[in-house]
Amino acid sequence: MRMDSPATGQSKHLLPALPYAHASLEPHIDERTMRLHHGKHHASYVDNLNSALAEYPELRKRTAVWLLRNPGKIPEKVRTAVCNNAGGHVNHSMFWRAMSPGGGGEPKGALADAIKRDFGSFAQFKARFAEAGSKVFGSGWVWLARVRQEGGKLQVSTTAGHENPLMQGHFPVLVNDVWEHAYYLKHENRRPDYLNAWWAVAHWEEAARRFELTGDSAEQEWEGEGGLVLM
Ligand code: MN3
Repeated sequence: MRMDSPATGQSKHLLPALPYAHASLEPHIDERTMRLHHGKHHASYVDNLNSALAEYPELRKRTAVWLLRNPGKIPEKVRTAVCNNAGGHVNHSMFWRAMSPGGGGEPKGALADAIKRDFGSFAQFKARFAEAGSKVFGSGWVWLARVRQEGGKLQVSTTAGHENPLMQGHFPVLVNDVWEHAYYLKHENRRPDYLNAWWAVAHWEEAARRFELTGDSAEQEWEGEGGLVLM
């Protein structure tokens, strides 16, 4: 999310508002974690991204997704800072929407069919996702994503730091944050407990919507500025 300033013609990345109240994912995700995670962690990625881009007006016009997908066009001096913080911004923006106070249950429609086709069953998908998330070493993310090749097959994958499947041209459908800051206050070191509790807030309607956005026009859409990412 960005804001264009009419006065300067420059853009600034902005922290998106949470789509629900901080306490509304209780008891699965606690209010204090949500306040720190959104208001401090995510906010710092946005601030640091803006700082890293301060001297590069051309790059300030680009979306965070574009920056992630075009690291070669970012000056080496700020490339690491820009990629890390653009990744933190994009991933958290998706993550907030991957959860809902009315979440949980099972996916429906085309996404449910594709999960059954590609994983055997919803239960097998959940087991694969939780296992992958529990095995991320250090800080990272676990994803359900549509692979660009193979007819848009669904795949569970993990990324380190703030990398994102978009960087490989794949399209994220669902994501969970497995950095310690996402769960440590409530679950301490027990990441598998967090991964298990998280299913109660997983937002399958949002995942289904994202899945359906990447239908026949996926190849074309994935080449765009990242409008489908819906920051
Ligand atoms: Mn996080």
